[in-house]
Amino acid sequence: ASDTEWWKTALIYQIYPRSFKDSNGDGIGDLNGITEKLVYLNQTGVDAIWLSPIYLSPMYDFGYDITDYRKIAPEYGTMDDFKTLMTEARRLGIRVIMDLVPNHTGNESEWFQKSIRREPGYEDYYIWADGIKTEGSNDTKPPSNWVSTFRKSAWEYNSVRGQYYLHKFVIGQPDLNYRSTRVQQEMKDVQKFWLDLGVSGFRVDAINHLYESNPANFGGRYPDEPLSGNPNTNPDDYEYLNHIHTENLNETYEVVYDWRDLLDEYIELQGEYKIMMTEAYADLDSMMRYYGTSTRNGSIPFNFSFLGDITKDSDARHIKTVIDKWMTYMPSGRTANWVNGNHDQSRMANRQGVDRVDAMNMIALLLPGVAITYQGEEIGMTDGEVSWEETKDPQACNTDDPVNYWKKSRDPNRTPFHWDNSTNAGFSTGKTWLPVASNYHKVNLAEQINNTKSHYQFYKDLAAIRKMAAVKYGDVDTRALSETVLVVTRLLPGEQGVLGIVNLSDEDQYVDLTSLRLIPRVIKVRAVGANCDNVKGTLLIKNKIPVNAHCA
Ligand code: TEU
Ligand code: CA
Repeated sequence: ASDTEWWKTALIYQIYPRSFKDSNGDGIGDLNGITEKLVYLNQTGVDAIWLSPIYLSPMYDFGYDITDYRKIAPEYGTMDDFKTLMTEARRLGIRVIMDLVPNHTGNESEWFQKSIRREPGYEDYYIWADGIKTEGSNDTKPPSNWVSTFRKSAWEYNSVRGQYYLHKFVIGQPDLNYRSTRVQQEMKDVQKFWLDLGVSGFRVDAINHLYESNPANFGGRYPDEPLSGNPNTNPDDYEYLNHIHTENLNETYEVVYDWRDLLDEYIELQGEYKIMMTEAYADLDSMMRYYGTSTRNGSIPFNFSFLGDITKDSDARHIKTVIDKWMTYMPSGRTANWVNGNHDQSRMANRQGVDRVDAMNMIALLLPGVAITYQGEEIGMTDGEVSWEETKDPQACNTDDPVNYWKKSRDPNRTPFHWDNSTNAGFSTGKTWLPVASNYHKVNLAEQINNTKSHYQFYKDLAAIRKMAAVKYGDVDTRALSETVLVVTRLLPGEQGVLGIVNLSDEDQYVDLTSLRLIPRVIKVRAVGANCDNVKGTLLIKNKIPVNAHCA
Protein backbone atom coordinates (compact mmCIF):
# COMPACT_ATOMS: atom_id res chain seq x y z
CA ALA A 1 0.00 0.00 0.00
CA SER A 2 1.27 3.44 -0.92
CA ASP A 3 1.45 6.57 1.19
CA THR A 4 -1.88 7.68 -0.22
CA GLU A 5 -3.30 4.95 2.02
CA TRP A 6 -1.90 6.58 5.18
CA TRP A 7 -5.37 7.44 6.45
CA LYS A 8 -6.56 3.83 6.60
CA THR A 9 -4.32 3.01 9.55
CA ALA A 10 -3.67 6.45 11.01
CA LEU A 11 -3.18 7.09 14.69
CA ILE A 12 -4.85 10.46 15.11
CA TYR A 13 -4.34 12.63 18.16
CA GLN A 14 -6.97 15.22 18.99
CA ILE A 15 -5.61 18.48 20.34
CA TYR A 16 -7.90 20.84 22.19
CA PRO A 17 -5.66 23.88 21.59
CA ARG A 18 -6.97 25.93 24.50
CA SER A 19 -5.77 23.29 26.98
CA PHE A 20 -2.71 21.73 25.37
CA LYS A 21 0.23 24.10 25.95
CA ASP A 22 0.38 27.82 26.63
CA SER A 23 3.50 29.50 25.24
CA ASN A 24 2.99 33.09 26.34
CA GLY A 25 1.66 32.89 29.89
CA ASP A 26 -1.89 34.14 29.32
CA GLY A 27 -3.32 30.89 30.67
CA ILE A 28 -4.68 29.84 27.28
CA GLY A 29 -3.08 27.18 25.11
CA ASP A 30 -1.93 28.36 21.68
CA LEU A 31 -0.40 27.40 18.34
CA ASN A 32 3.20 28.04 19.40
CA GLY A 33 2.53 25.77 22.36
CA ILE A 34 1.45 23.01 19.98
CA THR A 35 4.50 23.56 17.76
CA GLU A 36 6.73 23.23 20.86
CA LYS A 37 5.22 19.82 21.56
CA LEU A 38 5.29 18.32 18.08
CA VAL A 39 8.52 16.48 18.87
CA TYR A 40 6.75 14.87 21.81
CA LEU A 41 3.89 13.76 19.57
CA ASN A 42 6.32 12.44 16.99
CA GLN A 43 8.20 10.44 19.62
CA THR A 44 4.88 9.07 20.85
CA GLY A 45 4.18 7.68 17.40
CA VAL A 46 1.26 9.86 16.34
CA ASP A 47 0.62 10.07 12.55
CA ALA A 48 -1.68 13.08 12.50
CA ILE A 49 -3.09 15.73 14.78
CA TRP A 50 -6.64 17.04 14.59
CA LEU A 51 -6.92 20.57 15.92
CA SER A 52 -10.21 21.57 17.52
CA PRO A 53 -11.18 25.01 16.10
CA ILE A 54 -8.48 27.69 16.12
CA TYR A 55 -10.48 30.27 14.12
CA LEU A 56 -11.55 33.80 15.04
CA SER A 57 -14.46 33.48 17.45
CA PRO A 58 -16.08 35.17 20.47
CA MET A 59 -15.62 31.74 22.18
CA TYR A 60 -19.18 31.30 23.47
CA ASP A 61 -18.67 27.66 22.54
CA PHE A 62 -14.87 27.81 22.57
CA GLY A 63 -14.30 28.16 18.87
CA TYR A 64 -17.26 26.20 17.51
CA ASP A 65 -18.88 29.62 16.96
CA ILE A 66 -16.78 30.93 14.10
CA THR A 67 -16.58 34.60 13.09
CA ASP A 68 -14.25 34.06 10.15
CA TYR A 69 -13.25 30.64 8.78
CA ARG A 70 -10.05 32.06 7.32
CA LYS A 71 -8.69 33.85 10.37
CA ILE A 72 -6.87 32.58 13.45
CA ALA A 73 -8.14 33.55 16.92
CA PRO A 74 -5.61 36.08 18.29
CA GLU A 75 -5.40 34.26 21.63
CA TYR A 76 -4.17 31.18 19.72
CA GLY A 77 -1.70 33.08 17.51
CA THR A 78 -1.36 34.32 13.96
CA MET A 79 -1.47 32.87 10.47
CA ASP A 80 2.34 32.93 10.54
CA ASP A 81 2.28 30.83 13.70
CA PHE A 82 0.00 28.40 11.91
CA LYS A 83 2.37 28.19 8.96
CA THR A 84 5.28 27.55 11.32
CA LEU A 85 3.26 24.76 12.92
CA MET A 86 2.61 23.27 9.48
CA THR A 87 6.27 23.44 8.47
CA GLU A 88 7.46 21.82 11.69
CA ALA A 89 4.75 19.16 11.50
CA ARG A 90 5.71 18.33 7.92
CA ARG A 91 9.38 18.08 8.91
CA LEU A 92 8.44 15.51 11.55
CA GLY A 93 6.03 13.64 9.28
CA ILE A 94 2.93 14.60 11.28
CA ARG A 95 -0.17 15.45 9.28
CA VAL A 96 -2.52 18.24 10.33
CA ILE A 97 -6.30 17.83 10.24
CA MET A 98 -8.56 20.84 10.75
CA ASP A 99 -11.94 21.07 12.44
CA LEU A 100 -14.58 22.12 9.89
CA VAL A 101 -17.73 23.54 11.46
CA PRO A 102 -20.25 23.70 8.61
CA ASN A 103 -23.60 23.62 10.41
CA HIS A 104 -23.40 27.07 11.96
CA THR A 105 -21.27 30.18 12.20
CA GLY A 106 -20.96 32.47 15.19
CA ASN A 107 -23.31 35.44 15.35
CA GLU A 108 -20.40 37.86 14.82
CA SER A 109 -19.82 36.40 11.36
CA GLU A 110 -20.08 38.94 8.54
CA TRP A 111 -22.42 36.52 6.76
CA PHE A 112 -24.84 36.61 9.67
CA GLN A 113 -24.63 40.37 10.06
CA LYS A 114 -25.40 40.79 6.36
CA SER A 115 -28.22 38.26 6.56
CA ILE A 116 -29.82 40.13 9.46
CA ARG A 117 -29.86 43.25 7.27
CA ARG A 118 -31.09 41.25 4.25
CA GLU A 119 -28.17 42.39 2.15
CA PRO A 120 -28.57 41.14 -1.41
CA GLY A 121 -27.21 37.61 -1.80
CA TYR A 122 -27.17 36.99 1.94
CA GLU A 123 -30.92 36.96 2.71
CA ASP A 124 -31.16 33.18 2.86
CA TYR A 125 -27.71 32.28 4.27
CA TYR A 126 -29.39 31.21 7.51
CA ILE A 127 -32.67 29.52 8.51
CA TRP A 128 -35.02 32.45 9.00
CA ALA A 129 -38.75 32.07 9.67
CA ASP A 130 -41.71 34.14 10.80
CA GLY A 131 -43.12 33.50 14.24
CA ILE A 132 -46.57 32.00 14.73
CA LYS A 133 -49.24 34.58 15.57
CA THR A 134 -50.99 34.04 18.88
CA GLU A 135 -54.69 34.89 19.36
CA GLY A 136 -55.43 38.30 20.81
CA SER A 137 -51.83 39.42 21.12
CA ASN A 138 -49.10 41.02 19.06
CA ASP A 139 -46.57 38.49 20.32
CA THR A 140 -45.53 35.53 18.26
CA LYS A 141 -44.45 32.02 19.16
CA PRO A 142 -41.33 30.40 17.66
CA PRO A 143 -41.93 28.80 14.22
CA SER A 144 -41.82 25.23 15.61
CA ASN A 145 -41.30 23.28 18.83
CA TRP A 146 -37.65 22.54 18.05
CA VAL A 147 -35.21 22.51 20.96
CA SER A 148 -31.51 23.38 21.01
CA THR A 149 -29.08 20.60 22.00
CA PHE A 150 -28.05 23.07 24.70
CA ARG A 151 -31.68 23.32 26.00
CA LYS A 152 -34.68 25.56 25.31
CA SER A 153 -36.12 26.78 22.01
CA ALA A 154 -33.85 26.41 19.00
CA TRP A 155 -35.38 29.62 17.60
CA GLU A 156 -34.27 33.12 18.57
CA TYR A 157 -36.07 36.30 17.57
CA ASN A 158 -34.04 39.00 15.86
CA SER A 159 -35.75 42.38 16.05
CA VAL A 160 -33.70 43.99 13.26
CA ARG A 161 -34.79 41.41 10.74
CA GLY A 162 -38.17 40.84 12.42
CA GLN A 163 -37.85 37.06 12.14
CA TYR A 164 -36.65 34.07 14.10
CA TYR A 165 -33.42 32.24 13.23
CA LEU A 166 -32.59 28.63 13.97
CA HIS A 167 -29.73 27.67 16.32
CA LYS A 168 -29.22 23.99 17.11
CA PHE A 169 -26.58 24.95 19.66
CA VAL A 170 -26.13 28.20 21.64
CA ILE A 171 -28.01 31.38 20.69
CA GLY A 172 -24.76 32.75 19.27
CA GLN A 173 -24.48 29.82 16.79
CA PRO A 174 -26.99 30.50 13.97
CA ASP A 175 -27.53 27.51 11.63
CA LEU A 176 -26.50 27.99 8.01
CA ASN A 177 -29.01 27.24 5.25
CA TYR A 178 -27.69 24.49 2.94
CA ARG A 179 -30.62 24.96 0.57
CA SER A 180 -28.73 28.07 -0.55
CA THR A 181 -26.28 27.18 -3.31
CA ARG A 182 -24.15 30.14 -2.22
CA VAL A 183 -23.73 28.66 1.25
CA GLN A 184 -22.81 25.34 -0.34
CA GLN A 185 -20.12 27.08 -2.38
CA GLU A 186 -18.84 29.10 0.60
CA MET A 187 -18.17 25.93 2.58
CA LYS A 188 -16.31 24.36 -0.33
CA ASP A 189 -14.20 27.50 -0.66
CA VAL A 190 -13.37 27.32 3.04
CA GLN A 191 -12.14 23.76 2.58
CA LYS A 192 -10.02 24.72 -0.43
CA PHE A 193 -8.46 27.58 1.53
CA TRP A 194 -7.10 25.18 4.17
CA LEU A 195 -6.27 22.39 1.74
CA ASP A 196 -4.19 24.85 -0.27
CA LEU A 197 -2.27 25.58 2.93
CA GLY A 198 -1.41 21.88 3.03
CA VAL A 199 -3.72 20.42 5.66
CA SER A 200 -4.49 16.71 5.33
CA GLY A 201 -8.24 16.83 5.73
CA PHE A 202 -11.07 17.62 8.12
CA ARG A 203 -12.97 16.47 11.13
CA VAL A 204 -16.47 17.70 10.32
CA ASP A 205 -18.49 19.00 13.23
CA ALA A 206 -22.11 18.10 14.02
CA ILE A 207 -22.81 16.85 10.50
CA ASN A 208 -26.17 15.29 11.44
CA HIS A 209 -27.59 18.77 11.96
CA LEU A 210 -26.88 20.10 8.46
CA TYR A 211 -30.43 20.04 7.06
CA GLU A 212 -33.95 20.40 8.43
CA SER A 213 -37.19 19.32 6.77
CA ASN A 214 -38.11 21.65 3.93
CA PRO A 215 -41.09 23.89 4.80
CA ALA A 216 -42.10 23.70 1.12
CA ASN A 217 -43.21 20.13 1.87
CA PHE A 218 -45.15 21.15 4.99
CA GLY A 219 -47.47 23.92 3.83
CA GLY A 220 -44.78 26.57 4.22
CA ARG A 221 -44.22 25.80 7.91
CA TYR A 222 -41.38 24.12 9.77
CA PRO A 223 -43.06 20.97 11.12
CA ASP A 224 -43.08 20.23 14.85
CA GLU A 225 -41.02 17.29 16.02
CA PRO A 226 -42.96 14.40 17.61
CA LEU A 227 -42.49 13.91 21.35
CA SER A 228 -40.03 11.24 22.39
CA GLY A 229 -42.28 10.16 25.24
CA ASN A 230 -39.26 9.95 27.54
CA PRO A 231 -40.75 10.62 31.01
CA ASN A 232 -37.43 11.87 32.42
CA THR A 233 -37.41 14.94 30.21
CA ASN A 234 -39.12 18.32 30.12
CA PRO A 235 -39.96 20.54 27.13
CA ASP A 236 -36.65 22.44 27.48
CA ASP A 237 -34.61 19.26 27.02
CA TYR A 238 -33.30 18.05 23.68
CA GLU A 239 -34.31 14.52 24.66
CA TYR A 240 -37.95 15.62 24.95
CA LEU A 241 -38.32 15.32 21.16
CA ASN A 242 -37.66 12.80 18.41
CA HIS A 243 -35.54 14.64 15.88
CA ILE A 244 -36.97 13.25 12.66
CA HIS A 245 -37.14 16.68 10.98
CA THR A 246 -33.75 17.99 12.07
CA GLU A 247 -31.18 15.18 12.01
CA ASN A 248 -29.56 12.99 9.33
CA LEU A 249 -31.78 14.11 6.43
CA ASN A 250 -31.13 12.62 2.99
CA GLU A 251 -29.72 15.90 1.65
CA THR A 252 -27.03 15.86 4.34
CA TYR A 253 -25.47 12.70 2.94
CA GLU A 254 -25.32 14.16 -0.57
CA VAL A 255 -23.31 17.12 0.73
CA VAL A 256 -20.86 14.78 2.46
CA TYR A 257 -20.36 12.78 -0.75
CA ASP A 258 -19.80 16.03 -2.70
CA TRP A 259 -17.16 17.11 -0.19
CA ARG A 260 -15.48 13.73 -0.58
CA ASP A 261 -15.24 14.39 -4.33
CA LEU A 262 -13.74 17.80 -3.65
CA LEU A 263 -11.11 16.28 -1.36
CA ASP A 264 -10.32 13.63 -3.96
CA GLU A 265 -9.30 16.35 -6.41
CA TYR A 266 -6.33 16.93 -4.12
CA ILE A 267 -4.98 13.43 -4.60
CA GLU A 268 -3.72 14.62 -7.95
CA LEU A 269 -3.05 18.23 -6.93
CA GLN A 270 -0.93 17.43 -3.88
CA GLY A 271 -0.27 13.71 -4.18
CA GLU A 272 -1.94 13.03 -0.89
CA TYR A 273 -5.25 11.51 0.14
CA LYS A 274 -7.23 13.90 2.34
CA ILE A 275 -9.15 12.39 5.22
CA MET A 276 -12.71 13.34 6.22
CA MET A 277 -14.15 12.20 9.51
CA THR A 278 -17.70 13.21 10.36
CA GLU A 279 -19.13 13.71 13.82
CA ALA A 280 -22.70 12.53 14.41
CA TYR A 281 -24.20 10.98 17.50
CA ALA A 282 -26.76 8.81 15.70
CA ASP A 283 -28.21 5.33 15.33
CA LEU A 284 -26.05 2.79 13.50
CA ASP A 285 -28.02 2.89 10.23
CA SER A 286 -27.89 6.67 9.92
CA MET A 287 -24.23 6.49 10.82
CA MET A 288 -23.24 3.95 8.19
CA ARG A 289 -24.74 6.03 5.38
CA TYR A 290 -21.98 8.60 5.94
CA TYR A 291 -19.49 6.02 4.66
CA GLY A 292 -21.00 6.37 1.18
CA THR A 293 -23.01 4.22 -1.20
CA SER A 294 -22.10 1.62 -3.81
CA THR A 295 -21.47 4.46 -6.28
CA ARG A 296 -20.24 7.29 -4.08
CA ASN A 297 -17.53 7.64 -1.46
CA GLY A 298 -18.28 9.38 1.81
CA SER A 299 -16.53 10.07 5.10
CA ILE A 300 -15.34 8.05 8.05
CA PRO A 301 -18.18 8.48 10.56
CA PHE A 302 -16.79 8.59 14.09
CA ASN A 303 -17.44 5.37 15.94
CA PHE A 304 -18.53 6.50 19.40
CA SER A 305 -19.50 3.04 20.64
CA PHE A 306 -16.55 2.81 23.05
CA LEU A 307 -17.73 6.07 24.63
CA GLY A 308 -21.38 5.14 24.86
CA ASP A 309 -21.45 1.36 25.20
CA ILE A 310 -18.41 0.37 27.25
CA THR A 311 -18.53 1.08 30.97
CA LYS A 312 -16.69 0.03 34.14
CA ASP A 313 -18.98 -3.01 34.27
CA SER A 314 -18.54 -4.24 30.71
CA ASP A 315 -17.13 -7.76 30.59
CA ALA A 316 -14.96 -9.21 27.83
CA ARG A 317 -17.91 -10.68 25.96
CA HIS A 318 -19.71 -7.36 25.91
CA ILE A 319 -16.63 -5.52 24.67
CA LYS A 320 -16.33 -8.06 21.88
CA THR A 321 -19.98 -7.50 20.95
CA VAL A 322 -19.39 -3.75 20.73
CA ILE A 323 -16.36 -4.24 18.48
CA ASP A 324 -18.13 -6.77 16.24
CA LYS A 325 -21.18 -4.56 15.81
CA TRP A 326 -19.25 -1.85 13.99
CA MET A 327 -17.22 -4.34 11.97
CA THR A 328 -20.30 -6.19 10.75
CA TYR A 329 -22.47 -3.14 10.04
CA MET A 330 -19.71 -1.28 8.23
CA PRO A 331 -20.15 -1.46 4.43
CA SER A 332 -17.50 -3.69 2.89
CA GLY A 333 -14.34 -1.99 1.72
CA ARG A 334 -14.68 0.90 4.20
CA THR A 335 -12.34 1.82 7.04
CA ALA A 336 -13.20 1.22 10.70
CA ASN A 337 -12.34 3.69 13.45
CA TRP A 338 -12.19 3.68 17.23
CA VAL A 339 -12.68 6.78 19.34
CA ASN A 340 -11.51 6.60 22.94
CA GLY A 341 -12.36 10.12 24.01
CA ASN A 342 -12.98 13.69 22.92
CA HIS A 343 -13.55 17.18 24.28
CA ASP A 344 -17.28 16.52 24.75
CA GLN A 345 -17.15 13.36 26.85
CA SER A 346 -15.92 12.22 30.23
CA ARG A 347 -12.41 10.72 30.19
CA MET A 348 -11.65 6.99 30.04
CA ALA A 349 -10.35 6.93 33.62
CA ASN A 350 -13.76 8.16 34.78
CA ARG A 351 -15.94 6.36 32.26
CA GLN A 352 -14.30 2.94 32.27
CA GLY A 353 -12.09 3.22 35.34
CA VAL A 354 -8.44 4.10 35.74
CA ASP A 355 -7.49 0.42 35.72
CA ARG A 356 -8.93 0.01 32.22
CA VAL A 357 -7.14 2.90 30.53
CA ASP A 358 -4.33 0.71 29.17
CA ALA A 359 -6.79 -1.97 28.08
CA MET A 360 -8.91 0.52 26.13
CA ASN A 361 -5.86 2.11 24.53
CA MET A 362 -4.57 -1.30 23.54
CA ILE A 363 -7.87 -2.39 22.02
CA ALA A 364 -8.21 0.80 19.95
CA LEU A 365 -4.60 0.71 18.75
CA LEU A 366 -4.59 -2.96 17.77
CA LEU A 367 -7.92 -3.08 15.91
CA PRO A 368 -7.98 -2.40 12.16
CA GLY A 369 -8.60 1.12 10.91
CA VAL A 370 -8.14 4.57 12.36
CA ALA A 371 -7.54 5.07 16.10
CA ILE A 372 -8.33 8.43 17.65
CA THR A 373 -6.80 9.50 20.95
CA TYR A 374 -7.91 12.62 22.82
CA GLN A 375 -5.05 14.58 24.39
CA GLY A 376 -4.20 13.30 27.87
CA GLU A 377 -5.63 9.80 27.37
CA GLU A 378 -2.10 8.51 26.65
CA ILE A 379 -1.17 9.36 30.25
CA GLY A 380 -4.51 8.34 31.78
CA MET A 381 -5.64 11.81 32.82
CA THR A 382 -8.88 11.99 34.80
CA ASP A 383 -11.67 14.55 34.61
CA GLY A 384 -10.74 17.65 36.61
CA GLU A 385 -12.84 19.36 39.26
CA VAL A 386 -14.56 22.54 38.05
CA SER A 387 -16.86 24.43 40.45
CA TRP A 388 -20.02 26.22 39.30
CA GLU A 389 -18.20 29.56 39.69
CA GLU A 390 -15.37 28.37 37.44
CA THR A 391 -17.68 26.76 34.87
CA LYS A 392 -17.22 27.95 31.27
CA ASP A 393 -19.00 25.36 29.11
CA PRO A 394 -22.27 26.81 27.71
CA GLN A 395 -23.84 23.35 27.90
CA ALA A 396 -23.36 23.48 31.69
CA CYS A 397 -24.11 27.21 32.11
CA ASN A 398 -27.42 26.78 30.26
CA THR A 399 -28.69 24.44 32.96
CA ASP A 400 -28.84 27.46 35.34
CA ASP A 401 -28.35 24.85 38.03
CA PRO A 402 -25.47 25.38 40.49
CA VAL A 403 -26.09 21.90 41.94
CA ASN A 404 -26.54 19.61 38.94
CA TYR A 405 -24.63 21.59 36.28
CA TRP A 406 -21.78 19.04 36.38
CA LYS A 407 -23.97 16.39 34.76
CA LYS A 408 -23.88 18.46 31.56
CA SER A 409 -20.46 20.06 31.91
CA ARG A 410 -17.69 19.30 29.46
CA ASP A 411 -15.18 21.44 31.38
CA PRO A 412 -13.81 18.56 33.52
CA ASN A 413 -12.54 16.77 30.41
CA ARG A 414 -11.10 19.99 28.99
CA THR A 415 -8.78 20.93 31.87
CA PRO A 416 -5.13 21.60 30.91
CA PHE A 417 -2.72 18.84 29.91
CA HIS A 418 -0.38 17.59 32.64
CA TRP A 419 3.13 18.02 31.33
CA ASP A 420 4.98 17.79 34.63
CA ASN A 421 4.96 18.34 38.36
CA SER A 422 5.61 22.10 38.29
CA THR A 423 3.12 24.98 38.73
CA ASN A 424 -0.02 24.48 36.62
CA ALA A 425 1.33 21.09 35.54
CA GLY A 426 3.77 22.87 33.22
CA PHE A 427 0.86 23.98 31.03
CA SER A 428 1.14 27.72 31.71
CA THR A 429 2.90 30.23 33.90
CA GLY A 430 -0.25 32.36 34.12
CA LYS A 431 -3.71 31.88 35.60
CA THR A 432 -5.17 29.03 33.57
CA TRP A 433 -8.53 29.44 31.78
CA LEU A 434 -9.86 26.30 33.50
CA PRO A 435 -8.40 24.95 36.74
CA VAL A 436 -5.70 22.26 36.46
CA ALA A 437 -6.88 18.91 37.85
CA SER A 438 -5.61 18.43 41.41
CA ASN A 439 -4.00 15.04 40.76
CA TYR A 440 -1.35 16.40 38.39
CA HIS A 441 1.48 15.77 40.87
CA LYS A 442 0.74 12.06 40.49
CA VAL A 443 -0.53 11.89 36.90
CA ASN A 444 1.81 13.74 34.56
CA LEU A 445 3.91 13.08 31.50
CA ALA A 446 7.35 13.81 33.00
CA GLU A 447 6.82 11.16 35.67
CA GLN A 448 5.51 8.61 33.16
CA ILE A 449 8.28 9.11 30.62
CA ASN A 450 10.75 7.80 33.24
CA ASN A 451 8.55 4.92 34.33
CA THR A 452 8.54 1.84 32.11
CA LYS A 453 5.29 0.60 33.67
CA SER A 454 3.38 3.79 32.96
CA HIS A 455 0.29 4.40 30.84
CA TYR A 456 2.44 6.53 28.57
CA GLN A 457 5.15 3.91 27.95
CA PHE A 458 2.48 1.30 27.31
CA TYR A 459 0.75 3.59 24.82
CA LYS A 460 4.00 4.49 23.06
CA ASP A 461 4.94 0.84 22.78
CA LEU A 462 1.57 0.06 21.20
CA ALA A 463 1.87 2.98 18.80
CA ALA A 464 5.13 1.39 17.60
CA ILE A 465 3.57 -2.09 17.33
CA ARG A 466 0.80 -0.48 15.31
CA LYS A 467 3.34 0.19 12.57
CA MET A 468 3.92 -3.55 12.09
CA ALA A 469 2.56 -4.97 8.84
CA ALA A 470 0.26 -7.40 10.66
CA VAL A 471 -1.50 -4.56 12.47
CA LYS A 472 -1.68 -2.37 9.40
CA TYR A 473 -2.87 -4.93 6.90
CA GLY A 474 -3.45 -8.22 8.70
CA ASP A 475 -6.63 -10.09 9.53
CA VAL A 476 -8.21 -9.48 12.88
CA ASP A 477 -9.62 -11.98 15.32
CA THR A 478 -11.29 -10.79 18.51
CA ARG A 479 -12.21 -13.32 21.17
CA ALA A 480 -13.59 -13.36 24.65
CA LEU A 481 -11.87 -16.41 26.16
CA SER A 482 -13.93 -15.91 29.30
CA GLU A 483 -15.86 -13.08 30.92
CA THR A 484 -12.61 -11.47 31.93
CA VAL A 485 -10.14 -12.23 29.15
CA LEU A 486 -10.30 -10.56 25.75
CA VAL A 487 -7.83 -11.38 23.00
CA VAL A 488 -7.14 -9.40 19.84
CA THR A 489 -5.01 -11.20 17.25
CA ARG A 490 -3.59 -9.66 14.08
CA LEU A 491 -2.03 -12.02 11.56
CA LEU A 492 -0.59 -11.50 8.11
CA PRO A 493 0.96 -14.39 6.14
CA GLY A 494 4.74 -14.20 6.14
CA GLU A 495 4.81 -11.47 8.79
CA GLN A 496 5.23 -11.52 12.51
CA GLY A 497 1.81 -11.62 14.20
CA VAL A 498 0.58 -9.57 17.14
CA LEU A 499 -1.44 -10.75 20.09
CA GLY A 500 -3.05 -8.38 22.59
CA ILE A 501 -4.46 -9.89 25.77
CA VAL A 502 -6.67 -8.01 28.21
CA ASN A 503 -7.32 -9.31 31.69
CA LEU A 504 -10.27 -7.38 33.09
CA SER A 505 -10.38 -9.26 36.40
CA ASP A 506 -8.69 -8.53 39.72
CA GLU A 507 -7.08 -11.96 39.67
CA ASP A 508 -4.24 -13.51 37.70
CA GLN A 509 -5.37 -15.52 34.70
CA TYR A 510 -3.66 -18.32 32.84
CA VAL A 511 -4.63 -17.86 29.26
CA ASP A 512 -4.88 -21.02 27.20
CA LEU A 513 -3.89 -20.08 23.70
CA THR A 514 -4.20 -23.49 22.09
CA SER A 515 -7.68 -22.61 20.86
CA LEU A 516 -6.26 -19.69 18.88
CA ARG A 517 -4.21 -22.02 16.66
CA LEU A 518 -1.16 -19.81 16.91
CA ILE A 519 1.16 -22.60 17.98
CA PRO A 520 3.97 -22.84 17.29
CA ARG A 521 4.41 -19.35 15.99
CA VAL A 522 6.61 -16.43 16.83
CA ILE A 523 4.35 -13.64 17.81
CA LYS A 524 4.65 -10.34 19.57
CA VAL A 525 2.60 -10.35 22.74
CA ARG A 526 1.33 -7.47 24.78
CA ALA A 527 -0.86 -8.17 27.74
CA VAL A 528 -2.50 -5.84 30.16
CA GLY A 529 -3.73 -6.68 33.63
CA ALA A 530 -5.52 -4.45 36.05
CA ASN A 531 -3.11 -1.60 35.70
CA CYS A 532 0.07 -2.64 34.04
CA ASP A 533 1.80 -4.26 31.19
CA ASN A 534 3.09 -7.52 32.55
CA VAL A 535 3.99 -9.76 29.68
CA LYS A 536 6.27 -8.10 27.23
CA GLY A 537 8.46 -9.32 24.46
CA THR A 538 8.48 -11.74 21.62
CA LEU A 539 7.55 -15.21 22.76
CA LEU A 540 7.30 -18.59 21.23
CA ILE A 541 3.91 -19.48 22.50
CA LYS A 542 3.73 -23.05 23.75
CA ASN A 543 0.36 -23.24 25.35
CA LYS A 544 -0.45 -21.24 28.43
CA ILE A 545 0.82 -17.83 29.33
CA PRO A 546 0.23 -15.98 32.58
CA VAL A 547 -1.44 -12.59 32.57
CA ASN A 548 -1.16 -11.07 36.00
CA ALA A 549 -3.85 -8.96 37.52
CA HIS A 550 -1.44 -6.54 39.14
CA CYS A 551 2.02 -5.18 38.52
CA ALA A 552 4.81 -7.16 40.12
O1 TEU B 1 -20.75 18.46 19.12
C1 TEU B 1 -21.99 18.06 18.58
C2 TEU B 1 -22.90 17.49 19.56
O2 TEU B 1 -23.81 16.78 19.16
C3 TEU B 1 -22.80 17.88 21.01
O3 TEU B 1 -23.98 18.50 21.36
C4 TEU B 1 -22.55 16.71 21.89
O4 TEU B 1 -23.61 15.80 21.78
C5 TEU B 1 -22.48 17.16 23.31
O5 TEU B 1 -21.46 18.09 23.42
C6 TEU B 1 -22.20 16.01 24.25
O6 TEU B 1 -22.00 16.49 25.57
C7 TEU B 1 -19.96 19.31 18.35
C8 TEU B 1 -18.69 19.69 19.09
O7 TEU B 1 -17.91 18.55 19.30
C9 TEU B 1 -19.06 20.40 20.36
O8 TEU B 1 -17.93 20.71 21.14
C10 TEU B 1 -19.79 21.67 19.98
O9 TEU B 1 -20.26 22.30 21.13
C11 TEU B 1 -20.96 21.39 19.04
O10 TEU B 1 -20.64 20.50 17.99
C12 TEU B 1 -21.41 22.67 18.37
O11 TEU B 1 -20.50 23.07 17.40
CA1 CA C 1 -1.36 31.62 25.32
